[in-house]
Amino acid sequence: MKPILAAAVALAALACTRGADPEAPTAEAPATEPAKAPGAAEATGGAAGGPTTKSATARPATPKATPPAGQGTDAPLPPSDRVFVAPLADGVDHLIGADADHLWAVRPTAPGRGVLLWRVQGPGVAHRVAWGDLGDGPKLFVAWGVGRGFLQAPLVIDALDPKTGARTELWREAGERNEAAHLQVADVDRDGAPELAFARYASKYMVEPRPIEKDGTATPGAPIRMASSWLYADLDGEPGPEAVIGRVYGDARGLPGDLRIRTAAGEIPVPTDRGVKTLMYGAPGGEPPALFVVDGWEADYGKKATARVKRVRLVDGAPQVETIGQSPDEFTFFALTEVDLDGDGVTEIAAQGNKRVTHFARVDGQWITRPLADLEPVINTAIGEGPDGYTLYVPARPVTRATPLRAR
Ligand SMILES: [Ca+2]
Ligand SMILES: [Ca+2]
Ligand SMILES: [Ca+2]
Repeated sequence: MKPILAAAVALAALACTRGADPEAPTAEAPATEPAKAPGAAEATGGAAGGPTTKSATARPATPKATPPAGQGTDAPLPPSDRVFVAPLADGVDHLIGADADHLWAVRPTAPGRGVLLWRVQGPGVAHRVAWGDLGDGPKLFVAWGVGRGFLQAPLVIDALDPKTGARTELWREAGERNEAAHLQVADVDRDGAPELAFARYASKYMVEPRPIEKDGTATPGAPIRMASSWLYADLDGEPGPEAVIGRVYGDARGLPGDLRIRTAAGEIPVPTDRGVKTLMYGAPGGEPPALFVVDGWEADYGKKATARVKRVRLVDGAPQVETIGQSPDEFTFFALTEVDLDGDGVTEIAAQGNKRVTHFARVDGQWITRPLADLEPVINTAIGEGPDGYTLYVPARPVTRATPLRAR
């Protein structure tokens, strides 16, 4: 795989790690104590329980993809509440923006500008997207749910045609908390064919994995309390991906989060300092692919949390953890993105923190840490590769902000 393509795939994989995070601070919610969990809830691991259900047969939703006026012409980026990146066509990173209950896709042409590909209306607010192919061509999978102005929205999983945005509904449910925790195309059951790896809040704090087949069949697994980060990737060299599960908080109020890797052979706990905020799988530094983890989350994050990046490898079934670097003054990195800012074919990490984007690069066998760009205090940002190199996108009105990222 060419480095650029690898980066694009990594970006697409990352896009699904970004999204709603009610226990994290937002620009609207100042850095005070986040919402706390009530009493203890039993978290269970292990195999999927419960029957296979098919709550929604795959059926075409009413196509609401309308070619907007001015399609095909270069224009400033549309407004957005959340942003994502996926290689919708020709392997080129497209910017995808959620604007209230609409989702749009733009092919970037220049910093802050692009050509609108499509704009569709959904059943709620788009929280997460994932790019991939379940066997019937590449699709943009979208998890819609509740959001400002759409508090009654159901949780809906759609497959969108990448060229037109036309929606096909795969699954829907209306429950206590209509919000996805994860969305990724991955071979969850290790049978050689991919599923849509999906996890959702089955209640306020319990997260249930629920992989979805392309016909909409969804199989519920055992819920885990506050399992806020998921990632499927091959970590043990055995066929198929392992499930990585990171938690911001533990099994009861006041308990820190943790990290575990589920292999075909069993569950491996990975030591952490505190709670885990986000996960990435990639091969920065030209080294073999590994798991990258943002560690250091704490409920009293304004005072106690530290933004720290670690690399995790499985060596003979045992986790090997190495600290890559940390921020001197930020409480977390909301996302990690694999980039190649200097274009030398060796990738680095761009870490999107609560104050800035930080560059972690491997130089002469050592990881070095450098600031790249200042950030407004928003949770959700995205990094894509465009005609003029890498761009940092920040959701905003009346236009989505775009800042070129340059190696310093
Ligand atoms: Ca499978
Ligand atoms: Ca494996
Ligand atoms: Ca490089």
